[in-house]
Amino acid sequence: MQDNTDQTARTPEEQAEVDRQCQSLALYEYESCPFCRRVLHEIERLSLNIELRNTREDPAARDELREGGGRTMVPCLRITQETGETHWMYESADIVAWLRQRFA
Ligand SMILES: N[C@@H](CCC(=O)N[C@@H](CS)C(=O)NCC(=O)O)C(=O)O
Repeated sequence: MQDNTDQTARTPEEQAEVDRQCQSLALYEYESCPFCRRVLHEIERLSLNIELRNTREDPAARDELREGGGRTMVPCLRITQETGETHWMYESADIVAWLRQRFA
């Protein structure tokens, strides 16, 4: 069942910490992709400030995705770990589950 609970009730300090954590994330997407919209909806619901990289409008973003993740499929969440290692997460359901586990 979809969870529509309002997740925005953070103190300014908590939101600042979430914003800091989101700096290590980027979502590769484009508007007409329904799977991307599902992830974007969750990002909005959780009040996350995640950089969006539109692979239709920005050829450099598409090249980054292909070279880093191995595929041009969207959505893909780029996660840069504290070690500097980069993980490319495909599959909208996996991305939504990961965001909920980390930020809900
Ligand atoms: N099972 C994937 C499907 C994603 C998908 O099919 N994305 C399409 C756009 S809606 C796509 O990127 N197609 C182009 C490609 O695979 O390179 C998910 O849920 O994220």
